[in-house]
Amino acid sequence: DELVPQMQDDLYDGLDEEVVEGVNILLERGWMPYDVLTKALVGGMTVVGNDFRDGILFVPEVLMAAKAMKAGMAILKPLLADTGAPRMGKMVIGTVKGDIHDIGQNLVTMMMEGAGFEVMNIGINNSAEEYIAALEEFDADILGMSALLTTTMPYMKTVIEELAAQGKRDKYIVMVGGAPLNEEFGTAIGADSYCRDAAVAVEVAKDLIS
Ligand code: B1M
Repeated sequence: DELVPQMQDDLYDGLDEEVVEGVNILLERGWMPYDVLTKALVGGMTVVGNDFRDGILFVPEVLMAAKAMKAGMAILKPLLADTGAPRMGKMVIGTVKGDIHDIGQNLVTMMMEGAGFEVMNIGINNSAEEYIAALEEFDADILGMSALLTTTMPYMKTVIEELAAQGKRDKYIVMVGGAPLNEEFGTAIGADSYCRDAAVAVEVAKDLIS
């Protein structure tokens, strides 16, 4: 669809109204919400990420793009959530201490809800104590942690160690994700699973909870 590269450009330029319009048009054309999300929005954000890395874009521009992405996601959210799937289990998700990148975990939240999980999204910058308090308050089955910085991802290990120190590690399925992570890291810190993307997170959660 020729609209997709146009939407990616609009996202790059932080034009939220145009992004919203594009999302609506693709839906009217019969696109599945998940395809709009991954092809138009996530695809656009990948271009932003590359130019940010290469020093072509700076934080203010990336913030604008993130805002446009969130505007587009807001339209897709009810469509992805409202699948009438049977209740699967409960998850707490948040980014680790020092990390404010929340787009990925918001997407994971949407997809998990769409698959029938109840999700308590505790936002950004969480300490081990905050994760553990949320797990207990929500009576969760799964802990999801997200990190986008190589400097914040080691904190996931701290959280898992704190769970273990309190004798609670075995009560929860621990899943981790975020662009700089990989399978090896997930294993090394003692997580139950590393999830490459939101769709994988749903599959893994279904697998591990059954
Ligand atoms: Co930041 N940033 N950023 N940033 N930013 C990255 C991560 C970076 C790779 C950019 C780059 O240089 N190419 C780089 C990190 C380099 C590194 O660590 N080696 C970077 C940097 C350096 C920074 C700052 C330090 C910049 C500065 O201030 N000088 C700063 C740090 C702030 C902080 O956290 N303390 C910063 C700030 C920002 C903004 C605020 C401007 C903005 C965030 C806005 C927001 O989130 N509200 C921002 C953005 C947008 C990005 C990029 C461009 C895009 C991230 C994103 O939203 N991707 C990013 C570049 C990149 O990732 N290539 C970058 C789209 C999202 C859907 O993907 O989050 O990977 P992602 O999530 C995926 C999967 O990873 C997975 O599923 C998701 C959906 O499929 N997943 C999970 C994620 N979490 C999961 C949890 C799970 C399961 C799966 O749990 C079970």
